[in-house]
Amino acid sequence: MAPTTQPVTVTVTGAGGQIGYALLFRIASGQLLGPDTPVRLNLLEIPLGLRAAEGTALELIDGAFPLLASVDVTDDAAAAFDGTNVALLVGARPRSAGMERADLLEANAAIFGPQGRAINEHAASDVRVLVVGNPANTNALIASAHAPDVPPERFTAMTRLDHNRAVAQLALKAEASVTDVDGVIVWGNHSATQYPDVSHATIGGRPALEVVDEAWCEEVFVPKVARRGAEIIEVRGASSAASAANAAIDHVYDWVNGTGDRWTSAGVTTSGPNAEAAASYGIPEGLVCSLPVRSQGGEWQVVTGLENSAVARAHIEASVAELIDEREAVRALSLLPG
Ligand code: NAX
Repeated sequence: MAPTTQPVTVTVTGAGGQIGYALLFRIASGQLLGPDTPVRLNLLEIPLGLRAAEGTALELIDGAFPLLASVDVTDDAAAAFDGTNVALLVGARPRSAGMERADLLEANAAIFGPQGRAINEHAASDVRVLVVGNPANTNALIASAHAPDVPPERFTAMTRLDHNRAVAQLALKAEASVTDVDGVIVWGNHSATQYPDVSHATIGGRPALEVVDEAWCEEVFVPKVARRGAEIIEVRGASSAASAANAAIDHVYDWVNGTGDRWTSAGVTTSGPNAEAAASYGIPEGLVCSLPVRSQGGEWQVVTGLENSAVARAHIEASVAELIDEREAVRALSLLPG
């Protein structure tokens, strides 16, 4: 049956890259927004990546996807974000040999600042943005700061891959199905300081800490999840791509369609509607921080009322300190307006 709803415009940056290749076909097949929603795909690349993105666009056409209303490739951000409802900011500047953290932040601010501005000027009024490109949390903060007319809570950073990794590792350890695992949280930055937390989790309805022991969590699980990206590079010889694309699909699907009672993890802004909830965990305003969230009515809401142990609080504080450091480094370079 032909779809009946109006197409939704989805913009993917870095479309010629490896995550783009793993992501675009799933969007075209309806996995991002659901089986009844046609999509218009806008692919943004830098000139160097245009041919690869154009090749991917040819393959998207060859998929004859019933939900794919159109696919356009451009290196012009204004055209790419024109009328966009969902923006997946995947393209970023990787760290090259000898690059200091400040250089990396600066190079990415030069990407995410202008893209935030283009979103502000050209996107649809309901635009929702997911930043995948690293350093994802701070890139999301920069993009949001350059989009003063877009509510800050519409800018999010992807920590769903970390969340999914945590769920999968816990299920493996407990010899349970991932569907039995509930209530995992990834707190903080999408970096090695992140805190994958099982203290509120359940496995098959039992508290996770009755099934797995605390020492395993602290000594094995936390570093395993936090360093999983490096492990993938070591084993695969390339960084996570399909699992990252899968997590981006999960994040946006849940954002748009709702999570019900279950929560997940997402990098959300700690200003605006979620400021008070973030503050209840000691997290200051003006960051994009991974928190436990539910989506209702197309908005992420931070889960409140969870009691954190001293160990958990110390982990969260360390990751939040890193986010503050990144923000201050960007401010010091005058890359954050306001
Ligand atoms: P690739 O290098 O395969 O692709 C990146 C693409 O982005 C390239 O084609 C490049 O030409 C393009 N690009 C660069 N600057 C651009 C700009 N200004 N506008 C549009 N396109 C631009 O990298 P890939 O493996 O696809 O990873 C993309 C990003 O995702 C990286 O920053 C990576 O670190 C990050 N990741 C984030 C994850 C997360 O959980 N948040 C996990 C996976 C991944 O590591």
